[in-house]
Amino acid sequence: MANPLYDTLFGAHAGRDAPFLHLLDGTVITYAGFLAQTAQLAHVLTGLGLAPGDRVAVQVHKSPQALALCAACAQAGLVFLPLNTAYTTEELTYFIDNSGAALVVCDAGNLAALTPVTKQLGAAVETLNADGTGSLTQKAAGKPEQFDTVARDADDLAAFLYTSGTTGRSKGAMLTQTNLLSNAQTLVEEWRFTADDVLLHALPIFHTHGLFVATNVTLIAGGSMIFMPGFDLDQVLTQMPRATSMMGVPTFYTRLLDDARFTKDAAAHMRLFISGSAPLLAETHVKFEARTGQRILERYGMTETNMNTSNPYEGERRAGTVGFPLPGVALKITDPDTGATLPQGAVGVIEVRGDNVFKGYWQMPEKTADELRADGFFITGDLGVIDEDGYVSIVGRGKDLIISGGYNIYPKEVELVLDQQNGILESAVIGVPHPDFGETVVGILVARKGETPDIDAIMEAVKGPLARFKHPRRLIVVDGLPRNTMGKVQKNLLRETYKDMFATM
Ligand code: MLC
Ligand code: AMP
Repeated sequence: MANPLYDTLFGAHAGRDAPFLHLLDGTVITYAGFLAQTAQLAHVLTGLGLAPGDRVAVQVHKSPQALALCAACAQAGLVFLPLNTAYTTEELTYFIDNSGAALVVCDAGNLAALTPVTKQLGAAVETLNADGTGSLTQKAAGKPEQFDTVARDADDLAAFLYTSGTTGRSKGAMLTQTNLLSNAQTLVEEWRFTADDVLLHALPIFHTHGLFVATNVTLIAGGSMIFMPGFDLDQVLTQMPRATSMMGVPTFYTRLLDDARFTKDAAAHMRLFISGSAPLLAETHVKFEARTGQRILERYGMTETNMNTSNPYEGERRAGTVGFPLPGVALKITDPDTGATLPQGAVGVIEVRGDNVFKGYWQMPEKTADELRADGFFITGDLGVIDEDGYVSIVGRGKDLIISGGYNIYPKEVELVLDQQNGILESAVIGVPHPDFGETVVGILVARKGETPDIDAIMEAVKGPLARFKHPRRLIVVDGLPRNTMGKVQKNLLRETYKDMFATM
């Protein structure tokens, strides 16, 4: 094949009149219509002088046009780099600079703030708004609805997704065509997706879950999606009768269960509910089954690896576990200090290998070498155990990471910002249980001698460098941080002290 990713996901549907996207206003976009728009956008991209392998950084609201832009990048051989809409200009500057993006696509509302950045970094800039308007689609209008797909190899890069790290510096995970394709093909089989499926799509499309899992699985199966701008409980309940399946983060499920309209009848026609990106409490799993008679299928993945494990479609979906390694994924539990493989039943670091595992971090060979072994195993940083039946459970994290509503926050990044604030000697950022987001961010501050930090001013100051979802929901001033004999902050003690802070919400 000339371009395996484009040909398999999109080209295979050429001329197909079947629905691909159902929008909330009743519009239906067919595969043929979507591909025509994709081709027009591909003409615009190449017309801008972009060449195969160039990165296209995209921070736009979820829309059919945004998805077509992703497809157009595949067709034109470009590397798609989606960015969370919550990122601030400061955060974006780093991503654009680090990736060497040749083009930045943003909402018109952010154009003024981003133009000096793109100018300085030598990137072109175009706009695409939530309603599909903008300079990009303006240029696309009237362009040919056919485009000669640019040839790419299975091993060529298809996407960059930035993930933060324990040092606070984000890393661009390089994903190849094979990484994306092999995983989506496996998931279609495992989860029995077909052309009859209508997926309720309420996830963002700037992360693996909404983009590479939900969308690519639908594309390979040839099904359709109810394409919602985001998770709105009322809309989800209104649209559910038209759907066959849904994918979500645990917050989706706790919000549904908190609403009396979500009844057994409301879910009775649904074939499959899938959860991932953050731990689904066993309690949520049990409550869901009690309410609907159905068991949520939980799976486990990462930006760097796509999906690694899944509970079975047929067979027991075991609460509190993430199921079995997917076909083609080798998974082992290792000793965090020695890397030696541990026996079944022992807790250790989860390592995975397979076609799903990324190629490395963009221009960060040392970081790549730290996490990706020479034999191809990726050290996930998640702590897990395999039970006697082969089910994998995630029992903790070896990495200092908070997952809030499915978004990752690395405490170091927040601590670096807090430490710079007036009156602050040092800080420790922890995740504490939260009824809606699963976990939320709390900052523990130590004041400089004789100074009283201005908490409101600090809350205001974090808005520049940090996206809203990374902001501490509470800041607490203490006399000193607990440390072990090595001088390391004992975050486990802090987490224990503040664990009930949001319990009564
Ligand atoms: C929004 N806010 C969040 C937040 N989402 N704060 C913390 N964590 C989050 N996840 C902010 C809003 O800006 C708002 O700020 C306030 O919190 C309340 O917002 P809300 O209206 O309650 O939130 P909502 O817009 O409904 O969004 C919540 C959500 C959303 C859970 C629906 O965050 C979401 O779609 N999450 C999915 C993330 C995802 O796709 N992850 C997959 C990663 S891939 P203010 O200023 O109003 O207070 C991956 C691999 C894998 O992990 O395995 O899949
Ligand atoms: P990300 O970097 O956003 O891709 O997040 C990946 C991380 O999310 C993993 O390393 C896990 O810590 C976590 N994760 C994903 N799925 C699950 C799950 N089902 N249960 C627990 N944690 C999960």
